[in-house]
Amino acid sequence: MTGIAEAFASARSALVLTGAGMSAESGIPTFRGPGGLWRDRRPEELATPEAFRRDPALVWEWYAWRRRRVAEAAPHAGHLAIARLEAGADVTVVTQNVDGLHRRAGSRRVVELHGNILRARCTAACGAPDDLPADPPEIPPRCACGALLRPDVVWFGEPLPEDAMGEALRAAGAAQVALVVGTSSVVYPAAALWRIALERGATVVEVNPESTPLSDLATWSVRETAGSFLPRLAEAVAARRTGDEERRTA
Ligand code: BV8
Repeated sequence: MTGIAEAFASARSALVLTGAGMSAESGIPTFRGPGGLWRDRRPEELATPEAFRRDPALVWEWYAWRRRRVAEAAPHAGHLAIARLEAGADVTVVTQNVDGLHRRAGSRRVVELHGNILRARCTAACGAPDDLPADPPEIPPRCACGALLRPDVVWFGEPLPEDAMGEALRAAGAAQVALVVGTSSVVYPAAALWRIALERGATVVEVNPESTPLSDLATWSVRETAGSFLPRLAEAVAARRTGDEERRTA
């Protein structure tokens, strides 16, 4: 922990890249782990424009089920710890998650690479505001203009929002330290971000109970859960920063 805390305490700019495992301890199932299936279907089968065109009601049933779970979920100690890390560095949280939990935990600079499941948008892009309740009154829900609504998330085969990807690339290129939490690092282009930080000489810390393609390349790969390791990291970094401050003013 000491080396990791030192890396964070001395960093001016930090990237925190999170995936579904970050929200597992808030009760939201991961995509590829246990509970990641829904009615024996894989996310890659449902989270696509083709699946939505083919059967918008089925896709909306899955999203309505997830929206209800997200609406009932709360940030856990790991989310709060990441928000605490902002106390002494320029921290950008780049998340693949669509649950909004980092913002609810108090993180100020959050880049939602894959959108937000609690937002919906009109498929005819009529510009009507999104006032869809977490549990849609009808499936599939329709816009006031009559067109279908869709979840405001990025499906497989769809490009990521340019502004989000631009900010994520900037943060990855500027970071002295990158914390990669709860991602299997199989989905692109998000999985390319820690490689950029690594190539630019950043210290890369992985937090994941399982090994991933990043594990052998990371500076440290911590085999722990987000909820267990991150609060201890935030505590160690705060203590380090206080000590550094006291030495400076002594
Ligand atoms: C695009 C939103 C181009 C929707 C999601 C072959 C090779 C490389 C790439 C591709 C390829 N074939 C196709 C592609 C591209 C494709 C892709 O990467 N596919 C993968 C499956 C191979 N990517 C795309 O399609 C992207 N778009 O490329 O567009 C383009 C450009 C221009 C014009 C047109 C097109 C779009 C990708 C975004 C898809 N949308 N989500 C929704 O949520 O419904 S992705 C989805 O997967 C989620 O966002 C999720 O976050 C993400 C990644 O999964 P993880 O977050 O890593 O979650 P996972 O379950 O896999 O892993 C959880 C991890 O947590 C595990 O490691 C586990 O051990 C760990 N864990 C568990 N518990 C804990 C924990 N860790 C810590 N603490 C715990 N307690």
